[in-house]
Amino acid sequence: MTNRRNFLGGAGAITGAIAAASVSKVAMAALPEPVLQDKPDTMPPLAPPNGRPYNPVVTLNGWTLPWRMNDGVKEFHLVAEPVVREMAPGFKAHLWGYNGQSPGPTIEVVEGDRVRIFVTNKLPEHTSIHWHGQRLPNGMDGVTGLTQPGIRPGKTFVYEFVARRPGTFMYHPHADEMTQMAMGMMGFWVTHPKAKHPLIEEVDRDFVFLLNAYDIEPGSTTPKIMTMLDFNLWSWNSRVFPGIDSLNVRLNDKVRIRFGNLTMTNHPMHLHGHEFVVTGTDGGPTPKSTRWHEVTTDVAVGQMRQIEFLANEEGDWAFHCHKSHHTMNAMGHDVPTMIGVDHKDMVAKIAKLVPDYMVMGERGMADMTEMEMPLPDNTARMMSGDGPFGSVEMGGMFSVVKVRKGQKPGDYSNPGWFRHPPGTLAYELNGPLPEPPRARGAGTAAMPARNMPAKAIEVQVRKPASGHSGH
Ligand SMILES: [Cu+2]
Repeated sequence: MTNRRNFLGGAGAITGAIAAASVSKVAMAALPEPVLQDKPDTMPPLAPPNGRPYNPVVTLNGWTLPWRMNDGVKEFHLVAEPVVREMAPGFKAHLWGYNGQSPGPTIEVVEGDRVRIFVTNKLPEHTSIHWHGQRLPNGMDGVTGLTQPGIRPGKTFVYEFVARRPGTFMYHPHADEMTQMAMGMMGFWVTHPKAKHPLIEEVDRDFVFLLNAYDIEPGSTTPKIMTMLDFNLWSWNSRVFPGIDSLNVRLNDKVRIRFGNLTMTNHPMHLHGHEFVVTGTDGGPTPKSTRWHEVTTDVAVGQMRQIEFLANEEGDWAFHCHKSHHTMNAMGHDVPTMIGVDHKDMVAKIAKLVPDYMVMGERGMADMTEMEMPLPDNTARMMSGDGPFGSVEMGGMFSVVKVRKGQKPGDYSNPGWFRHPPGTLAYELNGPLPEPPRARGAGTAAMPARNMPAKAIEVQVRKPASGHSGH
């Protein structure tokens, strides 16, 4: 809690805005003070101070919203507002969010809780909040125009319902969604079971985050909201690698990770070194008969998945979206493939005309991570991340699950890099290398083709020049 602004500070910040919006003093006194967050750090779990007990979640690069208990009702205060989000060290974006950050804070309640949420709009246009996946009265569903008028700037709406179904949910506006979601307005919601549930396991660590995407030109700060497909920043909780915190767990912990997809494409989420089962969706816990082990699960648009595994292999295990363009950050994607093209001779000629011209991509794109070219201010490198053995050559939706014997229960701090026991690390071979045997092709085709091209074109394998180029 030390990094959270205290209640009074938050109240002071909002009082002016609400008074200006002509909410009466009496109504204002009834509002719980909003709690704000000004850091993108992963905050420790919020132990429930009252109400039914539960095992709290940890929001990756985020936090959980404290509540006020009022006559047995849990009262939360969300403030929709413009925010500055550090998406990675050295790269900040102008986004819209809640209570100082994008995504907004995670809301945690217990099945059967009566919940009252005050939503204050400090945006320049109207908004609303839809409680994705919840069972609730229709009038609390938050669809502007359909179940309520939009919350005009400066106004506060109250949503109230009983959290009927335990599970993994999210919240987001249902008003000018194209703009408001492209600007980062969303948050996570967890309803814990009120008693032992046959399909909900107790776990030692429970992480949550949202998958989101932005289109921010390198060197600028505000997302383009018209983009439908060609996003250039693929983020978890509005952070891109190497800005995403690692998920630090103790050896043999039971680990649950919950994620929801509010981008406009699917994300195959892939974990190294362990098999997991999908134990829940936004529809609730999955029946045990539907669970099988896998190492990648696809999350479609608007879906949530919760995965569980026993973290019984020590190490630094990559955890990422398997679409390779989703593990890189903004840069021109319109670069032609130059692999195998030797354009050294050409470079000398072009350099006479364009002094800054440089060769790019003739050996692949890994060179990019070592290229110390100046970047525009306020940009995340396309591929970066300094690992113990060099650049990780990643960006976007990538992080590391760190499994350690020595990690204390409840300790979420970063244990540093894994020390590999002797004999368990891939190594470079020194000495003579026999030619590898090459298999001769055995099959051809199911049947001969008709209308073959008049002339067969010879395509020769291109190998890097022999002798050592240094890489
Ligand atoms: Cu992806």
